[in-house]
Amino acid sequence: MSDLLLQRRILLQKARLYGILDLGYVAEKRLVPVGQAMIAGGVDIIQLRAKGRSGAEVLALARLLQPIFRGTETLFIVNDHPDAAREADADGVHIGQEDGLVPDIRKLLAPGQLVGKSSHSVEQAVAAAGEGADYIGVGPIYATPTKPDYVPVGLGLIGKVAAQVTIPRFCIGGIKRENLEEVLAAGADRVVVVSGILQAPDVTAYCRELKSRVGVKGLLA
Ligand code: 3NM
Repeated sequence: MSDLLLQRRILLQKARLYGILDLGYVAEKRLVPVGQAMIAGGVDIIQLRAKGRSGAEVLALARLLQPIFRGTETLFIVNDHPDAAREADADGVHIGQEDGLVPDIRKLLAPGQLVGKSSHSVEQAVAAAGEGADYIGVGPIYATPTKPDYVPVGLGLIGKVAAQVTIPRFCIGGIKRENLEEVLAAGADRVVVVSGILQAPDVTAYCRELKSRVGVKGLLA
């Protein structure tokens, strides 16, 4: 394993709070300051999610963001676009169920870059781990306007996936400060929060609070 991949996998193991810069909530010109506020709040992984944008547009945005991660321990992941992740020197890419198999995506990346994959059932979670994903998403736990077409999987899936998959699992979908305890109590040790963070009046303070609560859970896990 390359040093870079090892270093990234160590950060991934330590990661508890995953935030997404989703252009559905953040204006392009606010990406950098909001990303910096998230890093200041202790977010461990930040994904750029720009649904409906071309590969070239995503690459330009990823290049704009990449420098804010230098010298930090926050990982930078690009959604859906392995080419942009490679060209912008991100830490990795995140793909959905419809985006193919992890080994095929890895061929499009530079050596040492991470691949995460969304899963919406135990079967999909086991399959993604079997394909060699570095981490999986598990969700949507609750119904969410950020991904309106998806049927919520409910809290019950968290334990079922944890019983079968050992790579890092990030629970996602409708998770906010108000229901975080419930998600942690159901067995989650890592979470993704999108609209909760991006709609917070003070992004850094909101992230710090989430991080302190999920971070403690991680220490006990
Ligand atoms: N993926 P919010 S749920 C981007 O289940 C995404 O794979 C999901 O946003 C999945 O925190 C989701 O605003 C949206 O609910 C999460």
